[in-house]
Amino acid sequence: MLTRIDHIGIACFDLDKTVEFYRATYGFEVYHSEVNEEQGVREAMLKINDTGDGGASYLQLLEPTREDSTVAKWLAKNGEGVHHIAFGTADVDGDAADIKAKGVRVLYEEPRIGSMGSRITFLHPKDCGGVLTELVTSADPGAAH
Ligand code: V0V
Ligand code: CO
Repeated sequence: MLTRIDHIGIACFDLDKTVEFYRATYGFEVYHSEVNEEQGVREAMLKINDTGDGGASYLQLLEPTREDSTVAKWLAKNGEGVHHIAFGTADVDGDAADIKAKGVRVLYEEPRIGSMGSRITFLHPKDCGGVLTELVTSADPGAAH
């Protein structure tokens, strides 16, 4: 069951500059940052609020680490902006299977590693009304993140 907005992914050319915009404009601080080489991104998670299921909601700021990454390709075509939305679930495997059975393309056969050790998969934007959609199970769904 999808129980929260886990994050909104925002693609940018310059992560440090974008982090500074969110800090100066809204007062949001970086909760966690990392490089995910498989996904080709350097990212910063800004925690917005805790949620009723023991998780949290974040903004995920994404800067590409290489030119052939999905985010670099998207930025070249669209410029900066909202890249994907992510729903949180305690069971990414089960929810992905259920959604696949409804005819929506799930991009990975097995979930991959996402931010903060989470397990993630994606649904094809062309099957989701133009919205790239991610499903996330936190490393510890009972913990604060
Ligand atoms: C592409 N399209 C999108 C899109 N990216 N539509 C909405 N939102 C997006 N973000 C559209 C694009 O405009 C094309 O439409 C069509 O899909 C095919 O796109 P393409 O440019 O030819 O690119 P593809 O097919 O090579 O790749 C698209 C997919 C790719 C969605 C398959 O981006 C992908 O595998 N994404 C999942 C991984 C990812 O995005 N990782 C970065 C975040 P037209 O022109 O044909 O109409 S990593 C992350 O979130 C982490 C680590 C985390 O949360 O922990
Ligand atoms: Co994401």
